Amino acid sequence: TPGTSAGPLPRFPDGFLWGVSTSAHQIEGAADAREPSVWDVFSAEAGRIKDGSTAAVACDHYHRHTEDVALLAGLGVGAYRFSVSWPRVNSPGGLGFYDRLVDELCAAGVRPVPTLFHWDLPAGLDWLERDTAERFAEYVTVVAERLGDRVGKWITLNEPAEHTLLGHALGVHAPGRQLLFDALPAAHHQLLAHGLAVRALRAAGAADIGIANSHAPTWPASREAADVEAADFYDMLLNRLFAEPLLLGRYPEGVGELMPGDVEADLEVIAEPLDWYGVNYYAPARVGAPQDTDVEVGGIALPAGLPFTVRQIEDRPVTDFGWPVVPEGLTELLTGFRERYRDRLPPLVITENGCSYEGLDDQERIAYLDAHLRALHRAMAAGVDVRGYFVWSLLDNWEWAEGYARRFGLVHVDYATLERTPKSSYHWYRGLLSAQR
Ligand code: GBH
Repeated sequence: TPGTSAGPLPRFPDGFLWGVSTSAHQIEGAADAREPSVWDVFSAEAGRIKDGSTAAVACDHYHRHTEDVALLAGLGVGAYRFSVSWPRVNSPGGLGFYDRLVDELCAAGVRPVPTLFHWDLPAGLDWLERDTAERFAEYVTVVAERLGDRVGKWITLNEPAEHTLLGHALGVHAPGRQLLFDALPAAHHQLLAHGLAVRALRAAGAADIGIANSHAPTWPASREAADVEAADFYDMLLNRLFAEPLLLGRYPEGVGELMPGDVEADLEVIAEPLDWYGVNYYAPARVGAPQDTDVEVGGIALPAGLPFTVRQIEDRPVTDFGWPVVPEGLTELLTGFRERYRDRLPPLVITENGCSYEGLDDQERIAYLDAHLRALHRAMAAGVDVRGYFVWSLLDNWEWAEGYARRFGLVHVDYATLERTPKSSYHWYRGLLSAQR
């Protein structure tokens, strides 16, 4: 295996699934060929997106999917995680696009791994409404019936935690609501949608079902009781609140009472057994006691008045996005998960891991990925059952509120010409995959 200064990468088990990830809204473009999503509405409002852009064209993957599948085949990945756009499926011919994409992936020997919701809710729907969960299950049935003969691995939702926090509590993502703790029903309805989707998928004969949740080990800013308490609260809100209903069938203490509807009955649906659990990992969070001024971390302003503050991790190199590079955070997260959930934890898959850096000769990205794969291997050597790893992302793409400014791709996209150019990291990952085969 090609190595860095740290030597060759250790060998991963036979059958380990190597992949790359993308999402529909961030790469497809062709916004005129589908219904609008909440992200189209949000990005049309002044001041929402840093560079004032929209994803109307993005990487134009909708028209260039054949070229992109060739890039996947050239990379030699076993699987490709993409997302299905619900507003596109709602439009005439929309499902046909995914039908062709899945055919092309199968022909190229790449396993399709669709995510059924990656934040692009049809405009007009609202996660504060319970009905959205039922509508989601109907849409999932339509997709499963069309693609199920060729898709053998499914993801229901991407990061309901981030969609709740950023989109409904803080308002820096679509749909731009600033409800703070009143955003919790949006979390419950997404979790319910997940459970209903698992049932709908199984009813349609689908197998190998998972979810992709974002998780970050939470580090208290100090050993002071106030910091430890604040960090525990943050850990509950961003990690446990989204893992425990799924894995244990209950909310962390005190949360269930804040959720709408017949929560006990819903929890039975939410805890529908999963075949595997997906973890998106970028960096740990350092969290301390509340301060009385607004703070900004990782490009996101947190209002004063929350029971915690997120602090910058200072003693680490950072990516272009300002996110700290902490590979051992991944080992800590995974071994911690195993300790917390033990026999209730299904096999894990790293459904996203990656970083934003400029440039075609992206040695920093190679170093980031290499170090995180070593950290992952360490967790596996310690007994954590991890079955796959997906790099975020195949292509540079539209990074939500950041617009086109952040480049996470193994492949560079020139947004003026839409030309794709594999970066050094693409060649590095290809070498790694061929050595691991
Ligand atoms: C994912 O979100 C999304 O699924 C994907 O669509 C997106 O493009 C990708 O990541 C890259 O952003 O406290 O400074 O360390 C991940 C969202 C990543 C948000 C880690 C909080 C911590 C920043 N989270 N981030 S910092």
